Amino acid sequence: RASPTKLFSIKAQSAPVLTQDDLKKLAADKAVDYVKSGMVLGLGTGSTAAFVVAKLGELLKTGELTNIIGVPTSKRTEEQARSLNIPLSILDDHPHIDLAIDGADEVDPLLNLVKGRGGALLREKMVEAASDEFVVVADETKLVDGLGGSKLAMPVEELRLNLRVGEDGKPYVTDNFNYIVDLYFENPIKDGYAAGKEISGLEGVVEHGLFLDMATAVIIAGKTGVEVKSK
Ligand code: ABF
Repeated sequence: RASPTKLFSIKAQSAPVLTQDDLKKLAADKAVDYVKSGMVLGLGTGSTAAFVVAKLGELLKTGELTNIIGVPTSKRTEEQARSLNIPLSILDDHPHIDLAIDGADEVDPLLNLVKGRGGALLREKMVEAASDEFVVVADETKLVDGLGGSKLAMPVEELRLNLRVGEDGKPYVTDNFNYIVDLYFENPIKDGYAAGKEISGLEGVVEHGLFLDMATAVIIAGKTGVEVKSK
């Protein structure tokens, strides 16, 4: 069972007003403490994970980190990492990953996750399943009592079916040339494993956004401090 550890607190009277980006960065910086030179790293996708990749780039530049290899979970992340001169590989060449760090859309009290609203769930799941450790970075808005509880969409990657239509009126096409279908739950999911099995059994489903029992630690940044929850 996940046991929270308070790392530090920010005193209300002296704390500046933290934006959501500040919180994401705080979580990202804490997660980078888990990285050691020589590691093969799963590089996540999304705005919080982008702060992790940026920090890794900085540490490589200053020489505080050496010999890391990144396995990106999306084209976006690959481009960002490449621009920062982070050495990159793919899962085929590095099927064993030491540590993956990625964001999430929802985090429940047992560290189960909804992910993939950023559209990269398939590669995220493959990379994170291949990782010894999977550290999630998030701000406190991602915490839910039960998965599906945010009432926001849970993405499912599909070969063919209904399409997520983007702001430009075009369907959302993933890096793997599949489509994303958004699922909405009226109530939080009671049994994530049963739900995952049911969704996976639907024709055309490639992968769903339930990441169950995968995270080894979750770093949550809130207005009162950064908390690490680990298994
Ligand atoms: C990835 O990016 C996805 O799994 C998740 O959908 C999203 C979270 O993005 P952000 O950090 O921008 O909220 O981690």
